[in-house]
Amino acid sequence: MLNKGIQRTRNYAGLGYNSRPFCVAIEPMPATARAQPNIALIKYWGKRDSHRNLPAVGSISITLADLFTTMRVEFDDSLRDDLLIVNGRANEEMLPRIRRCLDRVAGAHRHPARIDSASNFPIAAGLASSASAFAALVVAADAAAGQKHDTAHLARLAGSASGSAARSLYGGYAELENSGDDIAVRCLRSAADWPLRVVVAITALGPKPVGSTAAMEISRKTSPFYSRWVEQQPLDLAEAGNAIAERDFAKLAAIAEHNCLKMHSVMWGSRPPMIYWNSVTLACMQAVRELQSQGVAVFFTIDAGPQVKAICESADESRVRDAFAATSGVKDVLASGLGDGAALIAND
Ligand code: 2P0
Repeated sequence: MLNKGIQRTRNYAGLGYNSRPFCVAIEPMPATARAQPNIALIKYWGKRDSHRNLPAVGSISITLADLFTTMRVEFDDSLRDDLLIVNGRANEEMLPRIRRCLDRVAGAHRHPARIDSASNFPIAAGLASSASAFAALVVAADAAAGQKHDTAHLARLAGSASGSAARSLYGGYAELENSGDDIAVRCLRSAADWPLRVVVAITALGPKPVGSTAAMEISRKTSPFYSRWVEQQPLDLAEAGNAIAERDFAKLAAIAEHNCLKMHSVMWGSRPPMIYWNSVTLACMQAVRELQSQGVAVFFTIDAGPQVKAICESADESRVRDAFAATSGVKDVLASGLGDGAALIAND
């Protein structure tokens, strides 16, 4: 914990930092981490404890390689207050959530922090930017506070800020479990083990109409399908887990599309209804169906936003990209492989 009033010094033994008062060389200890968003194949939608942000259902995701958020954190007692810069601009809106997360990582009596965040993809548009942001934040803040917590601990901290962020601490195929008394994630398979590709059709830019946290609560309270959704999730998790263990693409495709459409049915059945799709979203789903009918191994998934993510084998990636690029209304097409979990990239 980085306490106000304690002079921190670099520990040259390479064990992080200490707080022995007789050391004289006071240094700032900025740290920079990078994390990739993850795409859920079996979705997290609903909480069993909103205060502790514990999910009501388990989920399985794939961590991307080529979209990322870089986060630099520096605790600095000369600052009057925390300062958050997102893609070069001061951001007040996200600051309360960031501040709460920093308090959990470094303690409520920490120094104020300057946090610089940059993402190489659109944020707040259903591309899991909060997952990569909070995953990178906990890794950077932990190091900037002179701590060295393990991945499981950092995943709990990230998950308490944003449930899906816990999964971005892990690479490849990760399962966020719905058991026990705390947030727990395990890696099912590495990215290198089954290197699928993800092609994203950007169908609209700009923030989503209802944030996920609020939308999940609306679903829990009002959707007649919510209880069945929660009840059936263990079956979907088991089927996807088996498909991943066997590297069975057709099996994974069938259960992932089913789970995605079921989650959106819960949203559509909520009051007020939450419809994140637009007409281009539907056109992209149709483009995937067309590819499937031509024998291409590809499936779609859609999160709380209008973008369509197609998962395919690398041999088919160019056909999927071309199909999305040729779909009227698509604004951009991004592609990524699968990658590793959040990592510290600088600490000096
Ligand atoms: C997922 N989503 O599994 C699902 C699918 C959106 C649709 O996890 O309230 O932003 O911060 O824990 O992490 C979005 O959830 O929600 C999400 P909070 P978060 O990826």
